[in-house]
Amino acid sequence: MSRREMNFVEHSTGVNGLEKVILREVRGFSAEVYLYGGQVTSWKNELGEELLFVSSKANFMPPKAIRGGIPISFPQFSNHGFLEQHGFARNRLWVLDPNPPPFPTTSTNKAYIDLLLKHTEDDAKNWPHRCEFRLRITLGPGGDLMLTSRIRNTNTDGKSFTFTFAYHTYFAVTDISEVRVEGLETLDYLDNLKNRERFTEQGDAITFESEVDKVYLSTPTKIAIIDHERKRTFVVRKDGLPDAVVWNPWDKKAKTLSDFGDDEYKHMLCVEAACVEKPITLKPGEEWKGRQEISAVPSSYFSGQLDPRRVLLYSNP
Ligand code: TA6
Repeated sequence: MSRREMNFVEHSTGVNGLEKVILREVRGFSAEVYLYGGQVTSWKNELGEELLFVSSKANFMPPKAIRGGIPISFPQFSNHGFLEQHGFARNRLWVLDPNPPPFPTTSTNKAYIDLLLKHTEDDAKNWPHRCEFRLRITLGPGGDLMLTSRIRNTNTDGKSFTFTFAYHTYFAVTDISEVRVEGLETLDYLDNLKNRERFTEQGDAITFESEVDKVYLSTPTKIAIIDHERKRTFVVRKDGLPDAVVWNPWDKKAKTLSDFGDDEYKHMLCVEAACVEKPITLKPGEEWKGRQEISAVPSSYFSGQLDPRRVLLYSNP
């Protein structure tokens, strides 16, 4: 199909009649975004393989968040504050941004969508601030999926506001017991299973044999998730998001989640570009930008390392 005939952005109707947008790029990668939650719910490679996890029991129905894909935690990560768990952004209907400010990029990407989370008086009851939250979701020419959030304080009362944030990304993996995460070793983390106590990660790559719920602090900008079974490596690149959350509920916690299959923990891992330890404060008029770019590259696990040629081939400057 020629670029001209290519339908880079298709507006469609998804589960339960919810509005969604399908992004396609020339190599055959695709992504789906629901306006409910401003949430990516699918990211497929050129072979049509699904790279993100969405639970078979996910509710595509307000007011619950869709379990899987890339929910956005804003203005609060987790339940560390006074708002609902992970804030309200993932439980609201976003709109197509009618007037996106110019994006400072020279890229020729055509497969992108600009969404806007509008302020509501309802939310103001619990979070007495006004902000403009603009989200651009782009499927790059190499199939990379980029999310850029721009959040501006539009308070007219002169008040600053503070928030925490996460791209709560659910990666699809073949077998969690055969997955390694590289880039977080030796870092400090807050362990949500131990009352958010601070520890230091020992040893080398992180592997999984039980429930994990950790906020790694001040991480490198690049993190790798190696799916040994599939010989696939996900690479997360982040900017403006110093921390990274790693979560797998394992069997017991999985059973407590009504929108999550009992055995689905085996096939997912959340690695979340986040800002948790040091909340962000914006004065009126100030804007914050937080960006995550994820890619999926073949990896020769036997080397025990990322295949540098592949990663360099795919990595953006
Ligand atoms: O990101 C990890 C975490 O905060 C875990 O503590 C767990 O609660 C997970 O998010 C899922 O939260 P949710 O509200 O989507 O069920």
